[in-house]
Amino acid sequence: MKPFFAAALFCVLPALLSAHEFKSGDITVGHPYAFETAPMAQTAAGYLTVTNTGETPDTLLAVEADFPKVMMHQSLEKDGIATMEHVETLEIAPGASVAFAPGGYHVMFMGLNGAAFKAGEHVPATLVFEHAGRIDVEFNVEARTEDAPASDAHSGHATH
Ligand SMILES: [Cu+2]
Repeated sequence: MKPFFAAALFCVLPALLSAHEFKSGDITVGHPYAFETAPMAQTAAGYLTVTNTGETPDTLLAVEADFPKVMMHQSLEKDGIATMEHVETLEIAPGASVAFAPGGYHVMFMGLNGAAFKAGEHVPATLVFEHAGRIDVEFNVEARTEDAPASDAHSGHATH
């Protein structure tokens, strides 16, 4: 049975090494990822980190991908009710790092129309910055683990 265990260990490594980043000018986009979705899901949320290593602010103007609509959203809790707001643009201060993470900022891919996100896939997208310009990235689609935060407010997400 030893060879079997060795092989199994080997398979775990790529997942651990899946952190990836994309750079342009002073902007670094760290580990874009999304969770797998239900087969008929209409929306999927994407997460990443944006770091500005420069001396001046930059602004994330838009996220583009091959879906009918892609927006930046922010999950908020108002009076105990979870809501989502459309974020038009997002300024990244010099030296700052802004996390898109479950329960906060996220990229919303809308109108999947059967193009469900499956674990192991890579979803290409482009982040458009005022100064750093266009940065092509790939969102790694990851399996939903039991301890993953519930970001599923999105499955029933209204388009707006
Ligand atoms: Cu959303």
